[in-house]
Amino acid sequence: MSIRDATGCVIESYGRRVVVELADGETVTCNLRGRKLDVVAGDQVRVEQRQGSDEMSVVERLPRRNLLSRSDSRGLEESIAANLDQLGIVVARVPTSDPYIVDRYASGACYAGIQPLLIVNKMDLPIDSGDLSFVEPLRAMGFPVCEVSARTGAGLDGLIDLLRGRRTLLAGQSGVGKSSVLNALAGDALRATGRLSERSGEGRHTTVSSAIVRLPWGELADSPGVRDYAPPVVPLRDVQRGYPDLHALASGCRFQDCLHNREPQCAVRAAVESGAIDSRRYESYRRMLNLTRQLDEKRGWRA
Ligand SMILES: Nc1nc2c(ncn2[C@@H]2O[C@H](COP(=O)(O)OP(=O)(O)OP(=O)(O)O)[C@@H](O)[C@H]2O)c(=O)[nH]1
Ligand SMILES: [Mg+2]
Ligand SMILES: [Zn+2]
Repeated sequence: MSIRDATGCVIESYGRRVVVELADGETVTCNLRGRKLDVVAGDQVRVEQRQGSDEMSVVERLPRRNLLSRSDSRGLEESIAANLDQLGIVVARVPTSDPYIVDRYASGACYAGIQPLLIVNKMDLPIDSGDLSFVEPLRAMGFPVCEVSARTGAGLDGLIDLLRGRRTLLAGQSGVGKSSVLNALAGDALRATGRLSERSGEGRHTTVSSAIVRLPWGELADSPGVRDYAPPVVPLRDVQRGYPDLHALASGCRFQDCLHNREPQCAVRAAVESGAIDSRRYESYRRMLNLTRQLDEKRGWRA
């Protein structure tokens, strides 16, 4: 028999243990009841405390509005966070940001129906300290971009305007300053920040879990830095849905099922040749097609 029954939101997840914020604002640490329960930060859940137990358990996950996910090393879907409004993809001049990772994150957000936002951090660093030339084409295609410095505070008011009233997950490579941005916005050191390894300039993977922080103007969650982001499981023909700039032209292709790869009379390839579509974006899409084929093989599907 249960002595307590409530619903709440998972604000932090450590595998089989999660922190749940109940409707009345109280936070409780819970275990997950049942092997099959897959729960991540952002999930709405029902929790229960049984008689004789001093701990609450998550017994049910309520329906999700959306889910940000990725493929793991075996090609299987792995959940990252649920019920997000926005994915804040953080980049910086140092450590060197890989634009292809940015594209993969943006496409993962698009598939899930989550708005991507590019946050360019460390604007206090000198222009020659690293390459950000991939940002302008993304801005030109309508991608929201916000330039900030967590260190000096520059641009943070503009960022708050873009985060207002929304739940945003910060993602990106290790060391770009996700936790520093969160700390700067939350006003105090909520999360540990690390120092870049002096020699390699690579991030050190300081943050180990995602936690949702409720601020007066919105909800923000940090996440651990990644070396890469493999896209979620989607059929090959749907890969282009993660590239709305390319996909918008697909109706002009000769074949309805055109993958914009080697097909004749392809409107997307024509736009790349004329310069209307950024050639790096197109290269990124082609890489994503190949990656999806490889993941399909790992999953044991026939492409
Ligand atoms: N110059 C400069 N350095 C910054 C800025 N923001 C963060 N840093 C530094 O960058 C390093 C990494 O910052 P973190 O906030 O830990 O980066 P992270 O993205 O959370 O890293 P992981 O948790 O490993 O994924 C730290 O040494 C910060 O002090 C900034 O705006 N300007
Ligand atoms: Mg961090
Ligand atoms: Zn085409």
